[in-house]
Amino acid sequence: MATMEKSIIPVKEGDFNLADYEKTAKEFRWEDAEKEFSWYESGKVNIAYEAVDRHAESFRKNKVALYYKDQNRKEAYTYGQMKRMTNKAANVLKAHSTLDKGDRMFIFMPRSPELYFALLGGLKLGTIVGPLFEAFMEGAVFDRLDDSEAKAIITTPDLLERVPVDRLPKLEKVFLVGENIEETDKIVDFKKHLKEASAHFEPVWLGKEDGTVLHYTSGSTGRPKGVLHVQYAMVQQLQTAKWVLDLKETDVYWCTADPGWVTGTAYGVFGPMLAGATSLIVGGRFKTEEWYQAIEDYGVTVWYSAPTAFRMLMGAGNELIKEFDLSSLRHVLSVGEPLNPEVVKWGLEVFDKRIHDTWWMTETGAQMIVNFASMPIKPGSMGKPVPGIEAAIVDDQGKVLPPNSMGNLALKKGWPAMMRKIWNNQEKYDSYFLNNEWYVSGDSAYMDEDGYFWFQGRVDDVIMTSGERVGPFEVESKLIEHPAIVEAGVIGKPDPVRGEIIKAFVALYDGYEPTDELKEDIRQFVKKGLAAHAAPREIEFKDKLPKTRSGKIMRRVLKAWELDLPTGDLSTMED
Ligand code: 6R9
Repeated sequence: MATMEKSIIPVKEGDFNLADYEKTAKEFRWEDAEKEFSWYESGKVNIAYEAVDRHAESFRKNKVALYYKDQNRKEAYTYGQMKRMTNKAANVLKAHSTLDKGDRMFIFMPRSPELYFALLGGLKLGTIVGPLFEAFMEGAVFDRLDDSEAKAIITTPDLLERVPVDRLPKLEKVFLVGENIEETDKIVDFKKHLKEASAHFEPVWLGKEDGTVLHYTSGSTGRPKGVLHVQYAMVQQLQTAKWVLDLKETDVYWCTADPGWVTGTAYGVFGPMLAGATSLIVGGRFKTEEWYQAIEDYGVTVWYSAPTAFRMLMGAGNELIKEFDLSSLRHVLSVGEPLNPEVVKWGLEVFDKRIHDTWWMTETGAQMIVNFASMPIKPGSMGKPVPGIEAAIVDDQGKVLPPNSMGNLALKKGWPAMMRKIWNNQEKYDSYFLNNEWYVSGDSAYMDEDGYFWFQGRVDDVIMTSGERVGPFEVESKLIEHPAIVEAGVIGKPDPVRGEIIKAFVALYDGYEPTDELKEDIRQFVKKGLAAHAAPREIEFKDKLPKTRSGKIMRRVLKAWELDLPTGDLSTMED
């Protein structure tokens, strides 16, 4: 059994991927990676063609692209079959709507093979696809479809009640994935037409800068923002799938992320499929036993998950693991939150595997700072920049700081997968960049003398709960819609399993009693109005909240109170 006496976990024999990091980092140019794609010669670009058809037309035709498993279904699709199914999906979408190149189409449903057919089919048609978590409630769905003026949505009969069709004048069609769907001029039975549709479809050819996916993500203020990615991101997604995920021809790769999160598209679909790998998708909710069973049943070799999930597995105890054969695992990775050294230690103990942390964001579109298989790991560090990426710690003016100084984690503008737009919000987009040179991430970090980056926290108030990014402002806005609440302040409170939990401080209108029933009612209110993961686990009643004179809730003061920390400068606080 490995121990953690040293602060570095050395590389084991067999971990040969990107061994010559320093040399590659110096010499590599993204243009070198373009040659991998058929558009390099043809000039005709479509990410779904590269991810599916190209393999279907090669020796990988009968190789499994996708294993799908949930409580009720167990299916496998080869690249050849994926080509047919995604062509059919594209034909259905095209035949029953006016969806065209650049139009927004949303997917709002639990994981299923149809979700992946629709996603890739929509991309073949040249649309911009917006994947949504099934947990979203009406308000969250409305905000996203309204902001992006979506023309179509693909959802299930169960979730349809959360799509406010009447309030979305631009929404032309609703494709329903279910049984015995009653069609109207707005509602289309997706599965029925999928069966009947032609399996031939010529992808709509696009340019490298045309849009692919639109992921809405939360900031500390305002409504969620639509981060637009483009076709050219595939260059970085494929390169990192090879370098970082370390995918080889015989691997069975499992990314546990839902496509509602950028990890579930960039590395749940694009990275592995561009690489022609075999992916496993497990639908349904997280269950410890089922997860271990999936690794055993499918012989998963490369596993990409998140600290929250690892901590939940860890919490289930090490005895359970012994009931499963997990010896197929070769390479394990993590993303989404700081990977605690305890979790790395646990991984070594129970799988005898180093868990490789990777850092990136919705806005970066692909992995940026990572631990390669060939790198000695410093537990607690996010690793080093991917070759072709320049990362630095800069001060608020954009001056690069020396090693071991804490500052803004920044990236030199212009990497392939970089977002190209915040939908309808140029000002917000521009606000990410400093001196037109640095993209400023909103994370604070430092770099040590060996070039490893260490995450320190968010500069803003964004909460990371169970790997989900939640904007406090969104939750506060929902809270004050509750009839009892005058004002609300929301913070992330450290939690051993979830990273952070959402804690809300609320002041009540006269006449309302601060009871436990009211707390529960408030919790349900946010759950129904926004999303289950956005509902505060803790609620505290206050007579009054700390505010600036301009009326902004001072979350940092709430946080300091909660954690017994010094409150810092209170000069802007209202008396
Ligand atoms: C891919 C993704 C981005 C924010 C990011 C940071 C946090 C992600 C991390 C990490 C510490 C890591 N984050 N990976 N923090 N170590 N390895 O997570 O995108 O949902 O947009 O979140 O997540 O704070 O700024 P997204």
